[in-house]
Amino acid sequence: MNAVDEKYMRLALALAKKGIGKVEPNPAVGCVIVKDGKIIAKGFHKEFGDPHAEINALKNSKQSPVGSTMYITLEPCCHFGKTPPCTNAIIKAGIKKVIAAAKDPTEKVSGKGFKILKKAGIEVITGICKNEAEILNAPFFHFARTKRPWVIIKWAQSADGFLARTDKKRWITNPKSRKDVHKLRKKIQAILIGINTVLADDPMLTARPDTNRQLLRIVLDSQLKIPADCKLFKTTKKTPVCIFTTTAKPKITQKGVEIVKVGKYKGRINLKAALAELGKRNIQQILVEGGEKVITSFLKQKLADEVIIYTSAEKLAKKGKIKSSQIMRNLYNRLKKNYKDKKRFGKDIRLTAFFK
Ligand code: AOF
Ligand code: ZN
Repeated sequence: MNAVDEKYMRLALALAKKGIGKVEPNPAVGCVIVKDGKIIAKGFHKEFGDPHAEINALKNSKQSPVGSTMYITLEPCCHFGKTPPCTNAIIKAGIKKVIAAAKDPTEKVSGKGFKILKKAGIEVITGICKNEAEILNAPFFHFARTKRPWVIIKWAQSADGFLARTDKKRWITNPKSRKDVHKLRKKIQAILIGINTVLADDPMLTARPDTNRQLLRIVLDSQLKIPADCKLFKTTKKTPVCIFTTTAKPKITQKGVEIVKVGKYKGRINLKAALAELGKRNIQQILVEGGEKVITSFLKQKLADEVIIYTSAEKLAKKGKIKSSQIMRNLYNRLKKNYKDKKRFGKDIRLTAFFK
């Protein structure tokens, strides 16, 4: 691999990263244009529905891009989506060579973008920093491959493994950690909880700062115990709710509430079937927020793709309730030694890892 190509591709990857939390469910893509050994333009996909990385780079170009080399972290698109095909713009701009990190796995592109460029006489090189590019957009690649959403399991625990507390101080983790969770919510299209969490906390789950795009709220409720007066149902005009159940469909006709019946797996909701249903609804990334039973089911059925654990420094002892399950504890102990990322928020620690 050429060290110079790798250097420019790493820069394109760093640019792409700036789009995380704003472009989803689109991939985050970065682009660098180089001419005569100098960078003449940079760009990235900034916001869902906005111009793609290549178009932004071409727009930012300080000089004519004719005869230049374009580094892109993903194969250029060749279809009309919310924006016109990037391949057209690249050909029109007179780019001589395209170096791409990864192939766009979506059916409408999937190698066709490269073919079109080659046919127009552009030299195409692929695979530079492919791994990094695929990890950066892991949910996007996972969804294209499996047609099921990328599942992020998240929980907060005290230093002694409690998931909730009995005293009035509602929270386990500090405000900085909680702010970080809000950042996480920007990437996802749906948030999933179990019926026990609805019954215990009556959450709203609408908070999604700085975006007016909808977040689907999913409840796993095999026996359909959800109370008609829950907060989730009060906000369905703006934010829809999807309930997975194993019992026969009832007559809930409220607008914005969808009831989906799926089969059973070891007496509980078949999560794989539920995920396939969400895939059909184009949900690319979900956040599983608990409680303990739901998280344990996802882990037991090996359906988690990413795990994020926030641990506070405080031991709750008698003030604690609901302990993390055995499989959660084992996972936490594994993560302490082998994590993808570790970050401190005051005294809280966040550990992140991918499964695989
Ligand atoms: C690119 N460059 O920067 C990105 C691409 O609806 P649209 O027009 O925004 O198209 C979205 C699709 O385009 C998305 O599913 C993925 O296949 C591709 N993303 N392609 O050439 C980019 N973000
Ligand atoms: Zn494009």
